[in-house]
Amino acid sequence: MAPIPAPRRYRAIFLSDTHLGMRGCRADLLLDFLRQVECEQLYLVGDIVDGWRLRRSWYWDPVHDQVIRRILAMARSGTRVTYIPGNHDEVFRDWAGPEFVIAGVSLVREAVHEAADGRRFLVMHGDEFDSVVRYATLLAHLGDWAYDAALRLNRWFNAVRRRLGYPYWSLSQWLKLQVKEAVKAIDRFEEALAEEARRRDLDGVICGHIHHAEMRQVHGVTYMNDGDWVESCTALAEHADGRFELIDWAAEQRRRHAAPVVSPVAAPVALIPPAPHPQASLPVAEG
Ligand SMILES: [Mn+2]
Repeated sequence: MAPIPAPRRYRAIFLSDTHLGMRGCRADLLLDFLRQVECEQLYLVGDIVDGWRLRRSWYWDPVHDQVIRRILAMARSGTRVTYIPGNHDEVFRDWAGPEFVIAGVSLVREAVHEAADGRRFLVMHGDEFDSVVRYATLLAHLGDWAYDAALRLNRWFNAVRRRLGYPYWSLSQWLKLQVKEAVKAIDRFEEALAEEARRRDLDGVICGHIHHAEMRQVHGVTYMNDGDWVESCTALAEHADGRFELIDWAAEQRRRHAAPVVSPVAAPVALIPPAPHPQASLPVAEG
């Protein structure tokens, strides 16, 4: 078993789109992550609890519970926790306000985070920009893998079509087009949010919503997206000196499990092959 590393200290941690209450959410990995970090400030940047799912079918297990408990424990031990609701937990938006603090968690619609180096960032979920951006996140994520699968599916699909007397229609080409459209849409989203930060005279923006972790400059404005915990399991962290880092927890887990285990007493230990990362169930593209 891999030793439990000492907690990593960060100045701030941003995470969003955990979709607790949804069967496909990686609450297990999220809990593992939260247990191994410490921070002065924790920003929950929306879609933390998936109210849409809960309304349709209640899914809640002890791990989802433990995640909430861990966050509250962090708040108790001094972490300033800020909850910014997203579109899946928008029921909380009506409650958000400067005076709303519960169990050490303050609930606000958006925030401005000042980094250690003085840069100021607009922190918001991002769905506010849906009206200017249409996207299909799902296809963008599937990317190469989807394309390979589509090629295979396409052969089969057209064999069936031929047999039924229909002309050839390229499914893979259509999918490729969809992926391209999704990539363009992500681009528009990033530009729209960066523009909003510029409009408010801030140095950058930190958001979530599109389940696509990113850190880049958009016309001189820093755009950072903390990703999600349904597929990619990523968080954004600020170091003590104001440096930001995207943490890919799933990738780190894979690396940790793949690292050779050296036993001080026993003879060479048989290396266990890295466990394949269980594929998270596919999220529905949001709107
Ligand atoms: Mn969202």
